[in-house]
Amino acid sequence: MRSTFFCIDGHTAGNPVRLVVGGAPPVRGATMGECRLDFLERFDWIRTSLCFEPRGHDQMSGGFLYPPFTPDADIALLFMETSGCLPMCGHGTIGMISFGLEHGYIQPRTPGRLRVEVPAGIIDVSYTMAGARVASVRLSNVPSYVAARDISIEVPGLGPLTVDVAYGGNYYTIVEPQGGYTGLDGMSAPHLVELSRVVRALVREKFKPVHPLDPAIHGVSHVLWTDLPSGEGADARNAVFYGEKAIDRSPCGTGTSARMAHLHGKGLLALGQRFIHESYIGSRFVGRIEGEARVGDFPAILPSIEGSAISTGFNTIWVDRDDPYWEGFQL
Ligand code: PYC
Repeated sequence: MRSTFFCIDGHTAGNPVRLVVGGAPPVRGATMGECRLDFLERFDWIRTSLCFEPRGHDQMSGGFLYPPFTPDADIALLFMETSGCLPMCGHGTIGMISFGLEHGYIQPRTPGRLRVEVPAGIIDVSYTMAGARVASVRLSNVPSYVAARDISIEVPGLGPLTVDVAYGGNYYTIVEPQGGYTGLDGMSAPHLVELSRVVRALVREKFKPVHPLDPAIHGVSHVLWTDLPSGEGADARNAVFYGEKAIDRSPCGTGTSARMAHLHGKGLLALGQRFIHESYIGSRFVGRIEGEARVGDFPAILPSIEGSAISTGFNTIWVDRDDPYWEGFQL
């Protein structure tokens, strides 16, 4: 038996986005949060076959378009990547919205604006066009907050570290330069992956966050290493670890949101202030704190993230059950 997926491939600020516009499965649920859980239970082979080798790679991510449940929403997104289906993905949203608009798969009711359902909630998006291309996408992300401060861990090779955990659509361990971690210069991506796995495992032993308003969102999934900017005009640089082997090539939308909540909590980023965040490869997102809110008992920010994406081509992918690697594999 052969399943066919029609995809638009591309990248947001260097990180891959595979938008599946033909072949999305009939997920069940009354919200995108429920659909995410149903997808993981019944259709996870689609994610592994499209994200893992030999059709994908360690950084692969993307997702599917669905009709929204909320009457005033224009479209719903379901994300996929190598580790599962994230509640929210910033670079994925920028890429999927860009490619969907450019190729007519998303029809806005008001040109330049979209209301988008994602598993973590509802987000407002605005975008600009340059001819037939989407020039930029700005998303108002879900409320982001600091979930825990001052977690002490002992990392072999780095020594003692004190880290915080913040939420921006996913839960991030935030590591600032200190002790054995002096910044990203000279840190290779494989070395960061190796250290991040250890840091994440140590933090998971000490802290298990659960989203106060949605218990299906839980657990520290990512590690965000912070540093000073490397280029002029940026405010900070980061390297974000996700899945088992990936360093985000983009500045990471949910990671930037978590970092802005973190800096705001320390009094280092004010309401309305712009925050230009550089990725490990030097690509940029523009973040801003648009407002303040609460998530349960936690003070939170309302962050926005702006960036752009480039499509690299159409990709019709067959998943053939006669292929010994039809479900994909990871080394
Ligand atoms: O941009 O939010 C993001 C993201 C999550 C994982 C990789 N990128």
